[in-house]
Amino acid sequence: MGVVIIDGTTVRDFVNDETQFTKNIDDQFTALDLNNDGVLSRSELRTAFQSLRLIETDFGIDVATTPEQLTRLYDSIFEQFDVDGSNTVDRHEFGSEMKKILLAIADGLGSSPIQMVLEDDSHGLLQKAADLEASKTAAA
Ligand SMILES: [Ca+2]
Repeated sequence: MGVVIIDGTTVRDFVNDETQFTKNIDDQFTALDLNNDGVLSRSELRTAFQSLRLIETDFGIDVATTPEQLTRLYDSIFEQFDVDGSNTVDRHEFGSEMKKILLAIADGLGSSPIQMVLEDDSHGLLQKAADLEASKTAAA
């Protein structure tokens, strides 16, 4: 676990850096595709959101939510990702929805920095956004 400070600009810069963003999304997708069939299933996507901790931190949903409510929530997220209704999420669907979600988070954050606790894994996107910000700060 690590604590990072991010604001809307941090997230927006990360999303707008097309090359880096695509690479990060690609890495993340590959890591999430546990059975390597090239698409994300309902449970693979659920694992993704659990590891990102977006549910607790950004959608403002009570962590005491019941398992049934959580399942409904993850189902609705899945349906949002699964644009063509194929019951799987492909690389393109994943990338374009993650972009929308991250930009929505950026709008929500605005210019007020927040502290965010992240799982200590190497492929959290908000972690990458924070790393990008840190590397720029170091270079400046
Ligand atoms: Ca899969």
